[in-house]
Amino acid sequence: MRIAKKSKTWIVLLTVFSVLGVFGMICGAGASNNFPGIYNSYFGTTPNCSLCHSSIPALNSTGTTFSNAGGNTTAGWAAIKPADPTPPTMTITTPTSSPTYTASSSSLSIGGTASDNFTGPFGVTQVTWANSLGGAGTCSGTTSWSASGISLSSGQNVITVTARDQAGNTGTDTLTVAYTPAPAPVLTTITVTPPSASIPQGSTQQFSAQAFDQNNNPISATFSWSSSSTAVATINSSSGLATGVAPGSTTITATSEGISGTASLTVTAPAPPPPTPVLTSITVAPATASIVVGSTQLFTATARDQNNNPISATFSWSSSSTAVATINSSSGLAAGVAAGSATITAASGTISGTASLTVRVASPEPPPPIPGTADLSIWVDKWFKVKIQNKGYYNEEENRLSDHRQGLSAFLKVTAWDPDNKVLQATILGKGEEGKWSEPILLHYISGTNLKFLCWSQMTLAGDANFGFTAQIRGSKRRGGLTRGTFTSVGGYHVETTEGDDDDDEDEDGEESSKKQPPAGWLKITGKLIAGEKVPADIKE
Ligand SMILES: [Ca+2]
Repeated sequence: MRIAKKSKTWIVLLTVFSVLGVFGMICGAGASNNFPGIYNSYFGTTPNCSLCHSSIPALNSTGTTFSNAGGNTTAGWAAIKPADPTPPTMTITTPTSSPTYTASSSSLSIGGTASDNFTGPFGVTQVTWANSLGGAGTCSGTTSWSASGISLSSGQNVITVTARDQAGNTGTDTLTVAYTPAPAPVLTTITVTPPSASIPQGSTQQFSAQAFDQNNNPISATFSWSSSSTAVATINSSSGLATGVAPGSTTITATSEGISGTASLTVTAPAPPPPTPVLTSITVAPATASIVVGSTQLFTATARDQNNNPISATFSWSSSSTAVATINSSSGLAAGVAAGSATITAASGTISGTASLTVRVASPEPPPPIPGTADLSIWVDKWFKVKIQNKGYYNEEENRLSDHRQGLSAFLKVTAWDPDNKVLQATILGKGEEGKWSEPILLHYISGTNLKFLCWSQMTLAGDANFGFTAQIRGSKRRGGLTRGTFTSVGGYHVETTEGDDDDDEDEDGEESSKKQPPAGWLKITGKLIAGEKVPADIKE
């Protein structure tokens, strides 16, 4: 069969030769066998001559028909194939030219070259690979080829790469690839962060853990947390949040897949509470005060702790001199007793604070009334020290007032003010040879800030003394009021009832009769406002 086909080929080639005419003579110069030379020129051997090379029609891509130089196919030129007993040569160069290779990955890429005694369509037409442990495929390329994505199995993967030529000859090369799959990550160690911690009792500490595989590469894991001593610290089994329970030490453990990592946790005593406020100082307000006898002053105290912060306290009040001022021991209300100074003390335990209190007598001089609009109520309850003087006394023998001056000391207390009549009601008190005496009098306000008064009253002194008088306080004689009164003997003073003329200075017509009247006499009372306590006790009663 093969011989018959070859014979047919020869016939075709003879026909070709006849068409070319002189081809044989020309081409035959360099080769004993011209026909093989034609093949040779196309199928890989050195051409015998340039004419043959340029004149022989090109072989089409399939290698089954010829066409002439003009591109015309000749049906008679049947497909021919050269005799090719020579297999291709296969060489693996990638990943190594060595026959063995150790892969680190399950996917292998290979490459290499293939050659044949023919090139072109009659040369290497296909390269394939096959793995002894499974899998096969076709490589890309022919004389330079490659393949990727070859799956390796665990063990010795014998990769056989086969090059096939047009004639079906094959050449192979093998690469034995040892492949050991990397072991699966296995949780090997666990580290806990922070490795150690110290927290006060009652506070918390967050722990975290990280798992690592056999190659110390971090891997994910789910941890279970525990505390070796839950009396010292508890820990949330899933979150890793520890809470200090009591002073001590405990080991915190994170566990996953039988592997554990630990950290130490120390719980310290709870933070001490802020220092208790201790009463350290007491201040009294006002620090100084001045009051009059009989009035009061309220003191307050403030307690402060060691940080000078106010704190509450209960105070006990006292006065260094109760003769000067008394004080309510709980309320701090002081009352002036007598003129002087006293130290007021507020004490709480062993701590105390003081203030100074001065007690003085009341001011003896109230402000004077405003002229013309006098409100003499300011004098009510006020004391005056008065001096009663007789301007002159009546001489019975001579029936006249002698020019005699003698004084009598007394005290006067205003009891009321009658603004309608402008009269001060008063009581005059004195002590004479007849003993103590007192009488109400009316002080008729005249005018002015000098407080001119007319005192027109009838006084009944102790004993049989009975006289009426007119007087003035701090005023000059006012004759219209002074000439009226009943004067009797009082302690050696001679007073007499007079029938004075109100206007004897102004009434010229009554001058004659006036002179017939007993001479007028009057008592002048001068007074000075004094503090009540200056009134002798036996006068005040
Ligand atoms: Ca071959």
